[in-house]
Amino acid sequence: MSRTPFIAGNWKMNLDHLQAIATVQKLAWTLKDARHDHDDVEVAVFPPFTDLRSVQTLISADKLQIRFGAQDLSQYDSGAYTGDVSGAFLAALDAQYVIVGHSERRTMHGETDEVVAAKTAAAVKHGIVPVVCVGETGEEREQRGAGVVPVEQLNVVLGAVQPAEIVVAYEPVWAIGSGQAATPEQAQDDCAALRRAVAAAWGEEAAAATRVLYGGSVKSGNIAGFLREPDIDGALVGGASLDVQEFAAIARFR
Ligand code: G2H
Repeated sequence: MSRTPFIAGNWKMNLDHLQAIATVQKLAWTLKDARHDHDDVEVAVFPPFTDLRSVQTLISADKLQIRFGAQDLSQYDSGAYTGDVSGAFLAALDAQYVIVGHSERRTMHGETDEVVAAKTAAAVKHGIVPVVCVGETGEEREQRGAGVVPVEQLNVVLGAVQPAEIVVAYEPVWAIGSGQAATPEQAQDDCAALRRAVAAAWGEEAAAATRVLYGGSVKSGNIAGFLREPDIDGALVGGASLDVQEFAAIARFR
């Protein structure tokens, strides 16, 4: 089965809503100039919550070939959850994607595998495709073996959620923002293990349809190596997604 490559820009806590408009507009022009606003690569941005309305308005008004999503969501639909944003609200904004379980949320906000599973279920319930992040620290990889912790993390999600469209992002913690990406071979082994986990839980058809991304210090200089691997279908890009030319170059990985 052919899977459309997915290049996703996780802005993290960068770019306010005015900067977001300028950035998305410039990205659209750059992709168009490079004739890369086509369906053969899907490009998405994940701005902070406060930017989403501006980004949605711009994308829909100008019919831009750029998708967008949020960096997190609540596992609940509404209620007394100060500071949280529900999947219902994101769906009302036509967000197509939402990141769940990024390691920065797991470590800084204490999100457990069970919370990540509940958030994944909430996204699916509201028709938003979750980008489920998993990954291990260097220590975990050394002590428990390559791929063990990410597969365990993913299995909690797969066991708690009915089969649905999800994107899996393998993000080794030691590669995030460090400038030290995994090698394509390492990433391939781990992404293949994650795909096998989807097959075991949800069946071969679901596994063949599920896009598995690599994330961690991706840039224009290393993207092609990752995308040549059979089980890597794209990238979740952090720092490099803030530079429009660099992010567009990543989207033109071929
Ligand atoms: C990993 C990645 C994006 P960076 O967090 O999710 O960030 O590309 O800066 O390592």
